[in-house]
Amino acid sequence: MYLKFTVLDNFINPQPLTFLMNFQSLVKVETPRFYLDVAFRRANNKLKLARQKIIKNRFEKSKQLELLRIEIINDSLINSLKNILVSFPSIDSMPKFYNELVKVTLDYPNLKKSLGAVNWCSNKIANFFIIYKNKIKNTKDAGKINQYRREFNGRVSSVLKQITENLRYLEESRRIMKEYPIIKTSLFTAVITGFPNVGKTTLMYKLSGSKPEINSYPFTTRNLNLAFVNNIQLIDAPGALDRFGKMNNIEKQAYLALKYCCDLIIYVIDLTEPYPLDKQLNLLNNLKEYNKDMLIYLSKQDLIDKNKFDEFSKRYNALNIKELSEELFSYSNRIKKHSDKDISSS
Ligand SMILES: Nc1nc2c(ncn2[C@@H]2O[C@H](COP(=O)(O)OP(=O)(O)OP(=O)(O)O)[C@@H](O)[C@H]2O)c(=O)[nH]1
Ligand SMILES: [Mg+2]
Repeated sequence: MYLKFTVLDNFINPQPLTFLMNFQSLVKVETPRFYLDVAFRRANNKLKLARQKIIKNRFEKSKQLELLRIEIINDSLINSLKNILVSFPSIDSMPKFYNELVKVTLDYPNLKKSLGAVNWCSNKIANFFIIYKNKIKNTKDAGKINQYRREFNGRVSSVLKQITENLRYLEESRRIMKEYPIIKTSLFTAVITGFPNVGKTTLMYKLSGSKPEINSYPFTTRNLNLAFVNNIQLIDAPGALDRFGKMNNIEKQAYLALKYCCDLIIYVIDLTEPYPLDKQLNLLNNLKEYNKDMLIYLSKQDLIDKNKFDEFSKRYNALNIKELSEELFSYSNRIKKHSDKDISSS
């Protein structure tokens, strides 16, 4: 006997509210050349207008224009860099699932270092601005104005180019993070798992009415599919979880979802055996180490001899679709993992 239903015991203490992470809003990270071009172009455009307005002697006019130029360049570059910094979420304060996901899918020290480099660069530019603003303001030599402006341009370009590799890595990280599933970590969550092709996605569809891709070949599902029904979050977690040593990104996500987001495992067994039954039972046994409540669902009832189905159901306490949905939805009545306020904000 594999199962022990102690559902309520785990949920006496509601979990702390966690926030919905949205990695779609991370801003694209560009190259230094891109940011410099934007800044210089912006300055040129503003200066065209300003040239017509300022009426003073030539020396003062030139001073004012170049001060304006370096100010616009400074503002534009610092804005671009600050946008990167604010758009990347604070990894240390993320829910555990995402925190771990970052650590297994990204080079975390490099990510931290790269964000630090962007901050460093932004401070350097702000510093150069103060230095060259004063130099231009205080000079009495018309020839020096352009020289200082060129020096300022050279120095900001140089510090930006020094963080080329950091910007490149941030963009690489952003692309990976954009693919992260948007899990509501405060909702009661059932993770549907089992061997490839056993009918996990079909089950999610049957339970929720959501329509992800379903195919007759294994490894169809390449992302964590999510669906919501009756305040229950369903996660269709693909990947043969028994190969812990050789997990790809999606298997890592499935593993972390089981470890950190899952309140209940729904394990799908397919008696038509696209994978031998002993392997399926072996994985079921391995899942015990997650220490979660578990329901076993027998898929493809229509393809299986009734006696075989009944005998297996009895032996392993396995459920058909009707029994499973009743059991699952009774959870939502018995268990309150969050307050109503949390649901609307999650
Ligand atoms: N006859 C029958 N076919 C089913 C049933 N459930 C799933 N299938 C078929 O089995 C195949 C695999 O189903 P999926 O739901 O994609 O299985 P999966 O476990 O999500 O597969 P992967 O995402 O590739 O791991 C598809 O051809 C489904 O149509 C069922 O209850 N009866
Ligand atoms: Mg699938």
